[in-house]
Amino acid sequence: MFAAVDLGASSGRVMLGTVDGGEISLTELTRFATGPRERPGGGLRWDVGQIRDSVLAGLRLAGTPVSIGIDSWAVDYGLLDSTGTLDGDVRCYRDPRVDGVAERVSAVLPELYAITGIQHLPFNTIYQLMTEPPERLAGHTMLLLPDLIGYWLTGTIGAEVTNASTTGLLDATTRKWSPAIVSRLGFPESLLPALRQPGEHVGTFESSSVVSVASHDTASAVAAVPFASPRSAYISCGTWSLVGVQLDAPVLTPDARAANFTNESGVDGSVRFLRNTMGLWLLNECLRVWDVPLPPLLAAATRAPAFAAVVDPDDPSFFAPGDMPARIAAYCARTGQPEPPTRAAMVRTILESLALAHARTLRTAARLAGHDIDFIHLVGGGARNSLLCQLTADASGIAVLAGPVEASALGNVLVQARAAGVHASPPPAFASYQPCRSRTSWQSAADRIGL
Ligand code: LFR
Repeated sequence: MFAAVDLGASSGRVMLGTVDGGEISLTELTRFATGPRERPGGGLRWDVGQIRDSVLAGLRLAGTPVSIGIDSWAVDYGLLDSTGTLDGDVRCYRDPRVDGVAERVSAVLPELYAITGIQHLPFNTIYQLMTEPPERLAGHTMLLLPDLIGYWLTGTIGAEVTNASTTGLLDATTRKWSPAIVSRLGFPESLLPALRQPGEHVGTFESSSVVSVASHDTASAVAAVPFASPRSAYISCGTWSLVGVQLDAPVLTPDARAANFTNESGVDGSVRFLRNTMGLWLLNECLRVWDVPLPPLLAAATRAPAFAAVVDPDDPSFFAPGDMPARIAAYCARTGQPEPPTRAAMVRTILESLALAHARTLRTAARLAGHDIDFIHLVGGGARNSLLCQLTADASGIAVLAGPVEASALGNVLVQARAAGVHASPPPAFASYQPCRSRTSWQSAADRIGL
């Protein structure tokens, strides 16, 4: 038995994974809210104390698993002071403090992409660190969230490499911290702990080994994709849609940079060549404001007329938490489109817009990777949303294979099982969707807003 701690930006869970005849089954022990909170002085932070307590409560229900692995969303970190105490808040990547910082960094480090291969996202760790007063960095150690929780469990310090690659401080070719970046930006060397590989034993919690899994949730999710062919793409669809392909080596070309594609490190030296698109965040924020459950709305959205309006999910106005329905209405007004008349129409607008964004990114991934895409594996919570899966197949003209849903937790268990010498493979997709509607109508919808 293996315990997987899988922390998403809206909920976290502790799952128990068992492997029988190479097949993994998961049991959810606990699920808890993780969402960002307002800070007293303004901005957003994670309540890491509450997350840690929920993880510990979940692990208490797990008995004595062979091992424990932790994965979470990327880029956010805590700073440990010289006594090993967390100093200050763990800020949320949606905190506006990073506005304008990336531009300052590219002026000093124009070769940043050529070194790291990491897409420009304003909240990458490198930019967050630039907002810290120098005295908060001196004598401190940075721990990404899964490494911080692992530290609280074991007392040992390290930086797991798949997640470290999202910081914008790791050299994509050597897979080591980049001395050039660290020195040019004046970060103290002590800030960055030694790197760890997925599968390493990092310490002990009670009588269980703590194993450093692919601690970036997207790395774990991609490790659990049941690839149907080497030319398949994936969409890891939760709060974000991470859309791309798996490669053997990074693509650090100006073309990849212009397309804002990222080269994150994966298990066994693989590269996650992908682009972030805002995913179910738009829908989840609407549900939060409306305070209603999804299933009846989804059923109504399936029957709602197509293309009432189209939005670009990556529009900056959708980034921060808030009144998403009002923001979508404002976007429609700004782009000369009618506001979706009902909640069901609004949900349909969101899902069609996500499908269009998926299709656009898949086209770019195929161009940059130099091959056509045979199948799209849609994994994560979005795989449950059959309307989204069908719309993605329709918008892209490519068959969608849905599942597994709990891809990150499965990838987490896969790495632990392998470390324990137990053979396991990801479960197959549970549904497939063939493209069945004319692409012309999709093109004219995309043209409305130049998507
Ligand atoms: C998905 C994810 C993405 C990362 C974003 C912010 O949960 O980890 O891969 O870009 O969250 O950390």
